[in-house]
Amino acid sequence: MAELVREDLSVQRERALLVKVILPGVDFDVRNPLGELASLAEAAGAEVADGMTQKRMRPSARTYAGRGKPQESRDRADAGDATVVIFDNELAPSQIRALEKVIERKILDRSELILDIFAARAQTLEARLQVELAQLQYTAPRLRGMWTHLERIAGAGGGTGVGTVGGIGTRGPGERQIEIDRRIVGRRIAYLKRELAGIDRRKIREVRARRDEFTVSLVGYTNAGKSTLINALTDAGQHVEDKLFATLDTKTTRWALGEGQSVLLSDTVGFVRDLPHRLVASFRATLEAAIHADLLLHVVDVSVQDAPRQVTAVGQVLEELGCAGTPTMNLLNKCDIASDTSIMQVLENRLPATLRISAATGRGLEELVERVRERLNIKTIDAIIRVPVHEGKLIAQIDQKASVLERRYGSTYVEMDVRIDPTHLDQLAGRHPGLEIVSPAPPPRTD
Ligand SMILES: Nc1nc2c(ncn2[C@@H]2O[C@H](COP(=O)(O)OP(=O)(O)OP(=O)(O)O)[C@@H](O)[C@H]2O)c(=O)[nH]1
Ligand SMILES: [Mg+2]
Repeated sequence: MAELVREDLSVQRERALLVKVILPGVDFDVRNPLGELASLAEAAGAEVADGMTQKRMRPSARTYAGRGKPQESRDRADAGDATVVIFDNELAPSQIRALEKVIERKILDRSELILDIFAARAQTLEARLQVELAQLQYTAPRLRGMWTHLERIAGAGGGTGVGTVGGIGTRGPGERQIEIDRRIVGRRIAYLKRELAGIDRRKIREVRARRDEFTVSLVGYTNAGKSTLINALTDAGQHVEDKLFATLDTKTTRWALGEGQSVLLSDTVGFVRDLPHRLVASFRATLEAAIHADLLLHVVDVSVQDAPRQVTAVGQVLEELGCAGTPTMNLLNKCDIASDTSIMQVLENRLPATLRISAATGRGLEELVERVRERLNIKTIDAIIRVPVHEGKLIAQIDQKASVLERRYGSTYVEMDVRIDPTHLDQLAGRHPGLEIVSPAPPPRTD
């Protein structure tokens, strides 16, 4: 057979054979071991032709799967008319080549599949740059020695090469790596890093500018219902779909909690287990809002058997992002369709600060608002202040920084009962001599 071309790392409209090699100590859904891989393959646009699993003590050095499995994969792929074989494991470039020789089809590993989905979904310039960087870094070394097949490569799209339609590698930088030499790939990586560093700096500035505001971030496994929840709580109008990785960018919007209080709420990209590290690193800018949040709302889909493992996977990504210590509330979502209530009980025993909700029916959302308000108020105190009536600017600032519970008008001043972060009150009083604090601040509320 002619040497296989491994520049096509997309699985759009292809039939896929799924293979999972199960090693000891690996936690997986025994009832549906290929379930998530099948969802990922479908999210990438592929149709699942067949699937097989193999238990091994350790991976085979040469082909990862062993004992006749590569040959069996080939037979199953033949029988099922599959054009691509997707492994739920991370394969070394040499293993991919060895497997391709036996199976005579395109082989993809789990990380490449996830990167392919991201490449197809990336909409904004930032997301496209992030995906291209991750793909170049992950796949460039894996494509080494295979870029002699230039003549077979479909015309590349413009821009970053991401998101164009067609066969070989057109959703990623596949052609780019092959049609140009590695030095140029290196230069492209350096360029992408520079561009992203610029975006990073801007994002950090944006997030810092909101430092005065209480920020809440939705995090969770992909498809848990984060976007549905932000839509239920605010008028964010986020796109919702029963599909993995429907959201790839961060959206931040104001969430009114009543009594004049509000916080900033962000919806962002969902997590998945074994998220490629390169991808997490390149998506740091997108995840900036989550990284710097005052409170994380961890949305868990309790209607799936896999929920406890998804919670573990989210914990790992949060740790990788350095926000494992951020205060977190765990929202047990989709409780309207959760048939197995023991899952909710298991999670309630395991996790602190849980709340059963349904973003779809609205169940539990009033209590959610109440609980977030309580958290917000831990940071605030109640005070009575007086401001000269002509200080319109100062009054506007107070309206912004505090929730004004009551106003009383005197002849020359307005007296206000406010609920405010004590550091904000100090700053305002320091800058505006006209501001008089009538009632000494009581100690911070702890309820
Ligand atoms: N029955 C039910 N379905 C829900 C609920 N919340 C979300 N869904 C559905 O779950 C699917 C995924 O919802 P999304 O809001 O897109 O999930 P997400 O967490 O934003 O997913 P990604 O952006 O892909 O990471 C959609 O089909 C929603 O309609 C819920 O409380 N109950
Ligand atoms: Mg979403």
